[in-house]
Amino acid sequence: MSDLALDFCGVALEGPVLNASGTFDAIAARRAFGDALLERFPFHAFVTKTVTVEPRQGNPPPRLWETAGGMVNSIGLPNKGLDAFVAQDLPQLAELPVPLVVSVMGFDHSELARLVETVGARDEVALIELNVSCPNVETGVLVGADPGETDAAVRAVRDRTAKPLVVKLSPNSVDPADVARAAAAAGADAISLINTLKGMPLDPRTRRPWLGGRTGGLSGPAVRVVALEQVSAVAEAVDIPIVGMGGISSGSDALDFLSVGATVVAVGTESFRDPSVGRRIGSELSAFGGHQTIRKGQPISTSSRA
Ligand code: RRO
Repeated sequence: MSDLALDFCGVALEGPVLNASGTFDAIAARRAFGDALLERFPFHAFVTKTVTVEPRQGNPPPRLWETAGGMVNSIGLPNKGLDAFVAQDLPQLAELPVPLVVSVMGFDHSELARLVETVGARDEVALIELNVSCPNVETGVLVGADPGETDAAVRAVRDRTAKPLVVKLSPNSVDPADVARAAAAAGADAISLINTLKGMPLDPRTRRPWLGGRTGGLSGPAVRVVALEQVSAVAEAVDIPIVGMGGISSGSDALDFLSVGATVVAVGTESFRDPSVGRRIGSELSAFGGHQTIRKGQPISTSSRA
C-alpha cells in the first residue's frame, strides 16, 4: 500500500491527488495514450466533467483567455447529457484503475434528483459531486453561493442515494464557510472548493468582453491564495472532509492545502500544461513523508519543504 493511501468518505484511495472536474478528459487521454494511461494514471480518483440531464452545446467561442498566472474559461457546461453519459461514457470510465466521482448539475431540484438517483444506482460510481457552483451558466441564482439554496439542493437529493455526496462550492459567495455549514447540515459527506472565480477579460483591440459568454471563471496559480483562505475557513467551520483545489501545480502547493485542512487535493489548470502532473504531485507529496503526517492546523516546518 502506498504511503499516501487514505479513506475518503468510506472510499479507499491510493493517495490524495484527484483531478478537478472538467480539466482532464480520461476518455480522450485513453485514445491518445492507450493502455499506458491506465498503467500510469495521474490521479488517485477520477472526477468527470459535469453532466446535466439534457445534452448541452456550451457557450459560443472564444471560450478561453490566458491571463497572468492563470486562465479564464467560459466553456458553458457542454456535455452529452445523462442518458448518453451513462450509455457511452460510464462503461469506459469504469475501466480506469481508480474510484470514479461523477459530477452533476441540475437546473432545478427534480433534475438534480434524477441525476443523483441515476448515477447513484451505478456500481461503477464511488462518489457523486454536486456542482452547484458553475460560474458560466445562467441559472438565475448561483446555488453554491447561497446557504439556503445549497441546503435545499442537498436535502432534495440526499435520500436518493446512499453514495457519498461531495458538494462543490463557489468562491463567488459572501461567506463560503456559511455555505459549507449549510451543506454539511443538509447531509453532504464532503465539500470541494474552490470552483473558478468570476472574471471578465477584455479584447485589447475593442475593449469589449473577449469571451463568447462575456464572463468566465479564473483558475490557475493566480487563485491559489484565495483558495487557501477559503479552504482554511471551511475547514474551521465543518467536520466533514474537504477536497481542496485552486492553482495547485506542485507537491508543495498540495501540502499547503493539506496543511490548512483539506483531506485530499485536486489539480486543474496545471493538467492542461502537463497531463501527467498529478503523478509528479503524488511523488512530491511522498517525498515530504506522506500526507498522513499532516494534521489539520499543524504548520509544516519549512525545513521539510522543497
Ligand atoms: O463548463 C464550464 O464552463 C465550467 C464549469 Br461546469 C465549472 O464548474 N467551472 C468552470 O470554471 N467552468
